[in-house]
This record gives sequence, structure tokens and C-alpha cells, in this order.
Amino acid sequence: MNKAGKGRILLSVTGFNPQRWYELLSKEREVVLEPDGAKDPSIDYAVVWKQRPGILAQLPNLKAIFSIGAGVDHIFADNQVPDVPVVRVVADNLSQYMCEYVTWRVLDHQRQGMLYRRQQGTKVWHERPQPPADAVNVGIMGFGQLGRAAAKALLALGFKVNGWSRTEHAMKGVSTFHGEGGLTPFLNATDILVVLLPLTPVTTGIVDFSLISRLRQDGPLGGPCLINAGRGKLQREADILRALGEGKLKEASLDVFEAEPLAPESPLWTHDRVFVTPHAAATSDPAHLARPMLAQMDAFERSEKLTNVVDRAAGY
Ligand code: NDP
Ligand code: OXD
Repeated sequence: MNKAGKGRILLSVTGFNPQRWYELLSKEREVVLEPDGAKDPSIDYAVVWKQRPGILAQLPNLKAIFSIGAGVDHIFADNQVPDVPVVRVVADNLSQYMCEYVTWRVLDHQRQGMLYRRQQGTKVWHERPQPPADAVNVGIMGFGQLGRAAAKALLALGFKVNGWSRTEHAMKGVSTFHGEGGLTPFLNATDILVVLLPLTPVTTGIVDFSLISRLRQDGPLGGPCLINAGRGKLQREADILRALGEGKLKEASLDVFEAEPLAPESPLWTHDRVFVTPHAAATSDPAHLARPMLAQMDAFERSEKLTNVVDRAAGY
């Protein structure tokens, strides 16, 4: 404790420059930037993105771990995470970014953006039949904070929306499905599948050939489309390519990949029915997220309950 009696933070980030997080968190608390701070008994909190495995277990007085993102698979990839609360990001700003990404990609698939870009490349002037939004069923796989926000945005545009989750949910205007038993009926009623699941031992590899084949094959778009903005390891990329090749999948928009960055030799880069973005659907913005994180630490020190704490048994 210092800086007016407030607990100290270890900031441990790999994969991007944490400087902005460091500056904003340091305004109110002492922050130690890893690799400094290993085994430091005066560290109370860890703020992390893909921390180096094993480092959290060395902090003897760690009280809580804060994920820089909504997902926490990057934390649990380390099998020595101490048994303290893990807090993830839930924020309007993040939901807004994800809604923008999802509506952008859904509209592009519905309005035949890929086809028209190919036509433009060969100067073809040819109008194609256009199904209206209310003829298209968008299925959101992972009906949580981000999935439900995306559903509201899609409903406002007139799409039919289905949601699939682990436990039962209801939302006005949405057909909801849950659990293993609800999966096939959900897929059978879906033209554009939006994957917003967390990566857990149960969901790993769930988007495979069998799942894609169960999407509505005779829908108004001439074949189903896949959008994955959840995690790359949810999908089997060889199966996506097979489904595209065998006509089970019309198009895909992929923001996340089994291995990131996507390898230069991946055929996904050059496939003319695949749209690739570099894990950019909803980036955590420290300008919006550092303050609520600090406020959670303040509340915790007043003996109030942390919010958005991960269920470790479920893994998300
Ligand atoms: P939530 O925890 O709020 O929602 C997760 C949803 O997935 C819940 O509806 C949950 O069901 C469902 N789910 C989990 N496991 C299963 C399962 N085995 N079977 C069926 N449904 C399941 O997470 P968020 O909406 O906040 O975020 C979702 C994911 O989006 C994150 O984990 C992260 O991986 C990804 N993400 C990607 C970003 C990007 O830029 N590409 C940015 C931000 C997040 P239930 O409601 O019953 O618990
Ligand atoms: C997240 C992400 O989990 O950016 O928030 O992927």
C-alpha cells in the first residue's frame, strides 16, 4: 500500500504496448510494469493481457486479477492462476464496438458486398436479387453481454434474431435456444451465424464442419454465412475452408484465428469469400476502461463486492 494507502498494481501485458494503460492506472495507484515486480509482496492487483505463465502464482499477496479484455481465456491459458477473483471487462464502449462490427458484417453478407466487390473487379454491372432483412435469420451463438447488445442492434435493422446460450435466456423479439439440445434447432434456423462465445474447454473447436453443415442451407442468401468475433480456437479453420469448398458455407467474416497473427501462408487471406480482420472487432480502449477498473479496486478496498467476476468453474 502507498499512493494514499491504495493497493499496488502489477501490469502484465504481452502482444501490445501497455504504455497508455500504465499512464492511466498510474494516475491513481502505483503500477509496476512486468517484468519488474515478480514475487513482489506489495502487489495487490494484477491487470493482465496474456500474462507470462506462472508469474501470477509468484505474487504472495495478490487479491484480484483484472482482465484487459472481455475474454479471460488468455488468463487461464496459464494453469497456475491463483485462487483470487478474476474480473473481466463489461463496458458500453466495448459493446458499442462489437455492435458496429457485427452489424457491418451482417449487412455486408445480406447486401452481397463480397459479390459486388468481385463484380466491381471485373466491371460487371449486374443487379442481383436482394432479400430484405426480415427474410434473414441471424443466429447469435453466445448470447451474453456482447451477443445481446448485437441482437438489439440487429432487431432495430429488421433482422430476425436467434440466440443460443448455455443457460436459458429470454429477450423480446428473439427466438432463444440453449444447451446441447437447443443447438441443432438454433443452427437449422440460422442464415448468418455470429459467434460470440468465450473460449472454454467446452467450446473449443465447436465451429467445425458438422456445425456449419447444420446451418440453414436453403435460406434466402443462397447459403449460410459465418461471422466469428469470439475466439479463433472456437473454429476449425480447415473445416471452414472445406465447407466453403463443398458449398455448405457461402461466405465468412473472421476476426479471430486459431493462431494469431494469421500465418501468411493461410489460404484464408486470399479466399474470395472470406473477409479477414486482425482481431479488431472490439478493442479494449484504456481511455474508457482504466477508470472503471480503478473504481472497482477502490470499491474492493471499501469491502464492497467486485462486479463482473468470472465463474471459474464455467471458465468465463
Ligand atoms: P459473456 O460471458 O457475457 O457471454 C458469453 C455467452 O456465451 C453467454 O451467453 C454464455 O451462456 C454463452 N456460453 C458460454 N459457454 C457456452 C456453452 N458451452 N454453450 C452455450 N453457450 C455458452 O461474454 P461477452 O458477451 O462479454 O463476450 C463474449 C466473448 O467475445 C469473449 O469471451 C471474448 O472471447 C470475445 N470478444 C472478442 C473481441 C474481439 O475483438 N474479437 C472483443 C471482446 C470480446 P450463458 O448466458 O448461459 O452464461
Ligand atoms: C477481448 C478481446 O476479449 O479484445 O476483449 O478479444
